[in-house]
Amino acid sequence: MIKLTINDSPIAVPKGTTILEAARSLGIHIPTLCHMNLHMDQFGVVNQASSCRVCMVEVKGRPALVTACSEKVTDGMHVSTHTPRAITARRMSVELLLSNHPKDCLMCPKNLECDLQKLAADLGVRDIKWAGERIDFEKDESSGAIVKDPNKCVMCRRCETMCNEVQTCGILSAVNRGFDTFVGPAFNLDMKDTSCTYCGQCVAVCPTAALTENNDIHKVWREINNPNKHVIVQVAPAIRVAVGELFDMPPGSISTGKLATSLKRLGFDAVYDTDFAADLTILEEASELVHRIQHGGTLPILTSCCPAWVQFFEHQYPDMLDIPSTCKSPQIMFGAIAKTYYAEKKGIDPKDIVVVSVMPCIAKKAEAKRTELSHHELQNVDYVLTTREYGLMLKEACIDFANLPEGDFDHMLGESTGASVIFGTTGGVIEAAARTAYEWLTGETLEQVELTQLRGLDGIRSGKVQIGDLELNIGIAHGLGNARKLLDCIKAGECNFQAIEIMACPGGCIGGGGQPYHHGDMEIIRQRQIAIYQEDRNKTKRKSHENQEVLDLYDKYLGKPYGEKAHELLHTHYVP
Ligand code: HC0
Ligand code: SF4
Repeated sequence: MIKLTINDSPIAVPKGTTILEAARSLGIHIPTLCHMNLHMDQFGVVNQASSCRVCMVEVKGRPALVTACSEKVTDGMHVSTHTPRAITARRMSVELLLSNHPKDCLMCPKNLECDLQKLAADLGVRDIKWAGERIDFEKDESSGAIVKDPNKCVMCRRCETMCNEVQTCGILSAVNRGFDTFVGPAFNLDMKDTSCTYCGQCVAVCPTAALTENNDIHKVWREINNPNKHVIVQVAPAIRVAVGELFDMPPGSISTGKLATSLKRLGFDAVYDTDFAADLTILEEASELVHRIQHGGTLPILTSCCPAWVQFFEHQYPDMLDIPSTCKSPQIMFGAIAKTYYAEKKGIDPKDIVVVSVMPCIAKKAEAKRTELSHHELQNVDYVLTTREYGLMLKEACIDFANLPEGDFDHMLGESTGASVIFGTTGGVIEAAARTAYEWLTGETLEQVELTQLRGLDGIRSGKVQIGDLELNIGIAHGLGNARKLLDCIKAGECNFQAIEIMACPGGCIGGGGQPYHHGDMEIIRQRQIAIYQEDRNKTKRKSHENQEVLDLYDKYLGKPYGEKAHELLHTHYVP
């Protein structure tokens, strides 16, 4: 152990610890901007750019200040974190950043959520010194999902670390040199012309508004207020355990009932649950799995509900497009059913139905616009709002979310089981599918519905589920870097799985790029996961094939799972 003092407090820490980490273990806060340390099992990812110079501290005997995020502790070191010299240097670093930064904080998408803004406030910056030349680049809104505004880039490289090290997508790196440098795609291509998956993990860690989501709020307000439109909304499984954070509720608060009430108060004509469509997805996906097992089809089957994952395998593994399930995602299945079965039952022209989704995910915006996910030239889903955008709508409407009474979703497309709730976390989709496949293949009741061997937050996991004589070997990965490892293993013929679940975001949808900012605190993701499993236990029905409204849909409209009509409406194909 290394012994040192920080602000006269003695401490012993392991060799290799940085001053920043040692100070944090003493409860001493040193401000940072570029630093990022995501501790989460295999996601122990550190952004070590040390570019912002905000964490400067003094070390006795050293003539120059040092950066606490990169400087390793040594025996007998005396560190002072808040000397006038250190604070002046920090303030100067922030003032230099501000000298080349837009000053439109009041209109900025990150207003009150921006790390640079907070630093300027905490350090008492009152004056922008060195007002000189400013960079001036165009915003890129080409993708309809992610907005890139290089003028707000502070070169912290957090997005780059996320995109390249965690997601292994390689989209972002430094463009240009010297004063003109910012982080973006090679040759400053439009985002739509890159292999970006729109996972939004770069957005999730950007400290400013250099990367944000496309804002669709005003379009949704316009539709809600159009008397000629029937506007229905669906909310994804992971929203209910995270949206409360936007209203100062603790991470892991379950707000399903408040969510239903809030949607009604905003004025949607009908309020539904993507969980209904997740149950529907399981009936299709479990049927596809059983079909592949019984008819010698391609195995392993890969889940296909995560749109960033779909973008990833289409771009990076075009030779393996026969492996993923052909099921559309629950969000898209919901839209397809809303504009056919629901329209018919309600006697409304599908052209007059607007489907809005509230999703934890930025890639869902791009998914909704995919041309093959439309029916009779109507998009299955019209608008996608992230959890954060939804929170902003509630604030605009002065809805005090935390104190709302509990409500319920509407009927026909609103019932859900515990199996669909767990879609929101890594491992949940495949656990839900296994619950149903077990009962279908054995004809017996699955008593132990919680398949804990599939749970956890390790980046790559595997577990076996015994189904009669069949031992189903299941692989799970979350984070696209882990997905790549698993796909490479299959490609090399070294992994023997029958079914694989992949989610692009660390933690699954609970860690989606559109969720409330967690500022790198992975404990928040863990709390959301605990809440998801609790919500599953809160349900009386916990298997998708017990969902009566889904069974009614098959009875009255679709025929049998994996049948002709189901194929027409609920399945898709992939584009290399
Ligand atoms: Fe997910 Fe989904 S579980 S991708 O993570 O399958 O976004 O929450 O809505 O579609 O249901 C996201 C979350 C969904 C879909 C569902 C799946
Ligand atoms: Fe990379 Fe994902 Fe950001 Fe695209 S959305 S640039 S793939 S981190």
